[in-house]
Amino acid sequence: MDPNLHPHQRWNPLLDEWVLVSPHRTERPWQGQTEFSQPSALPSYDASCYLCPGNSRAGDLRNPDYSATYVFANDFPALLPDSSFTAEESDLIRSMPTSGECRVICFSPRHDLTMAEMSVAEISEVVSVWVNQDRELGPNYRWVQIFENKGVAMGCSNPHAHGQVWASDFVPSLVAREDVTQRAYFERKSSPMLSDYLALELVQNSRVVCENGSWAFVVPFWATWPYEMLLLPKQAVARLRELSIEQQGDLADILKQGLTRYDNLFETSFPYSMGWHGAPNDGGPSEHWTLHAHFYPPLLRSETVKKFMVGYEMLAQAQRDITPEQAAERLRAVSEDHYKQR
Ligand code: H2U
Ligand code: ZN
Repeated sequence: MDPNLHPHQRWNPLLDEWVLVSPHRTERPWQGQTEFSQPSALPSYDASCYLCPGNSRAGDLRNPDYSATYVFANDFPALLPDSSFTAEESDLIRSMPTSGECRVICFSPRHDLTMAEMSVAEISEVVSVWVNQDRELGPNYRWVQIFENKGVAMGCSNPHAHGQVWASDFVPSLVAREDVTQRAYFERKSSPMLSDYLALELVQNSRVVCENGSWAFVVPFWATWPYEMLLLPKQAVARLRELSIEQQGDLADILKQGLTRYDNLFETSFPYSMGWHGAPNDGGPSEHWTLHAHFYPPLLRSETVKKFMVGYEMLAQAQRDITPEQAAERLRAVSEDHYKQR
């Protein structure tokens, strides 16, 4: 039976949940919402952008005239250092205090360049910032979430390439689940789940999109978003701050490759939310953890039609239309040279 034609379910071992795969549905007609793509030509500097060098931000703050990357404390943080809050604890009503801090990372002084269009050397600067943020905040917080929302389709507020860091004194729910599943796997197999998984993908070679000496991008067997990718290190490492200099250099290279393929797929600046998951800073062993990045792009069949995670997905479980193998095949088929730079 051809998995590209028949509905079936696939298991996500990281979250211990199932996804319904319905590859026969992709040809259905579409008269619903279409996304608006980013304006194609942005200026390299925008006087009204709160992320451009030298410009003013909320309050009376002003960005320095930065020349590579720039990190600042989020002016509208979701977490605050002080956790004064009176918690409630009963059978059904529970709350707890939290503390943390939020930062914004400008990837480049250029208003018009996304990571896909930056050079490998420029992307290396972003990698260094990620590693340094993890090194700086990791000892003080149980969790440091580094992420990027890119594109209007993902609710990004500004096309100037930037990411965020939210550090908290608690381990968020999805990460806690990945901790439980990887721990259980390690107890059974004495080997990290995602290292075993990548080894298997490199042998099967039907879902690998691109790879280099230290990293591989795969469309995971259990992907829920149409062109979801998982970025995995070939040499097991638990946290960003534990990456070797070589792994950091190769990371910039693989990001350039993977993100270029994303943009080339529909010849548009490909929207996504991405973020890093490494071992929480809980003081315990971390040998069951493999550092990885999730990339969740919403687009399904063109730059204007996105996948909606609605009805069945909200009420029952995730569902996808094309198979992960088809998605990987399409991402492999496009050029590794960015369409704007050819
Ligand atoms: P997003 O585009 O992913 O929402 O990130 C932009 C962040 O920038 C957002 O978290 C912050 C918002 O709080 N921000 C500032 O810190 N200062 C500003 O002057 C505007 C926006
Ligand atoms: Zn800008």
